[in-house]
Amino acid sequence: MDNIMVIGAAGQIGSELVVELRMRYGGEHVFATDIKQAPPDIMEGGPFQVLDVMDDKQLIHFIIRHKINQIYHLAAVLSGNAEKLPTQAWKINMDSLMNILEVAKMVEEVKKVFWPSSIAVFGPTTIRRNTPQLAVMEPITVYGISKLAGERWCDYYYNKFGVDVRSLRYPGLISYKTEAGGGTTDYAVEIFYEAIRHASYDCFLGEGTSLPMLFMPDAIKATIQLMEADRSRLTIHSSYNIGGMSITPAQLHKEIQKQIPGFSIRYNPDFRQAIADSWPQSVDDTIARIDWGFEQKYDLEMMTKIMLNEIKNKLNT
Ligand code: AKB
Repeated sequence: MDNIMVIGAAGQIGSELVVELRMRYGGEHVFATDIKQAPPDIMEGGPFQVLDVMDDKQLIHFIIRHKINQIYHLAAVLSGNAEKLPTQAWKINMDSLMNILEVAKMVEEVKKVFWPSSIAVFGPTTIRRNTPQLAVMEPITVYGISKLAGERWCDYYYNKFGVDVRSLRYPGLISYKTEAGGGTTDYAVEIFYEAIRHASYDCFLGEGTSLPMLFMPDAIKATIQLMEADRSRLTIHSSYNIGGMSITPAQLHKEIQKQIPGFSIRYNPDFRQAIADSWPQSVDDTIARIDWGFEQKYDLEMMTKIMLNEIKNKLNT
């Protein structure tokens, strides 16, 4: 059985991925790490260590000591936050990936790496509807530039050194367990909390802003499916487009109103509007479907019902 390391285990994706990986492969085989303490189930359900992925010596020591065979590197500064501290965000996003790629190149036992890319690799000159896998890529955000550079490095390490690195261009991810932090698509998570807490929400994107979104269970399933796929079937070594549902704040508002009729929304677009306007409204994920069987189960209606129920339980309302 492989030993798996997850970096960024306290984050939005990590906190759900670790639980799923431990269920599949056994708690003792999934080593959760983060720069900070994680939720109790992550720290208690198997090995957990506070670790800084920027510290290459600590990283390599950990990987050798625990005989790690697979790494999921999820730590990153997201689009909104990265615009506030561009040089720091660039450094964190790039140096951490380079540390991982170098370790994977040097340590023979490391067989596979997962690293998330994003729809942020695209920019205003890209076709915005049904954006193809291969398209013009001129991102206008620091985050997008770091993801595009990261994709090129992943492809380079695959071709040059045979590092088996796999990646998905995540759309906005919607989840109830851990709140996202600092992204442009985060409105689609915040809206649920505010609907339940205050029956009103100040949205930082305009009502018609359409972006691709995926419910977290679909994202977790896709991530593991890609990592478990036979290497010979994979034709993309930069990062795969995965679609999801295209939704606008107005559509989400309407869907939530079915359960909270008095829920109101005010639109106050901020600097994130320009970011959202530069991203695809929908993406074409045909290659992911053909290569390793990507499929999406949840639509807007199913996802909204689950989000509202789970967050109500969590907030005890
Ligand atoms: C963000 O909004 O920055 C992220 C992303 C789409 O990569 N959720």
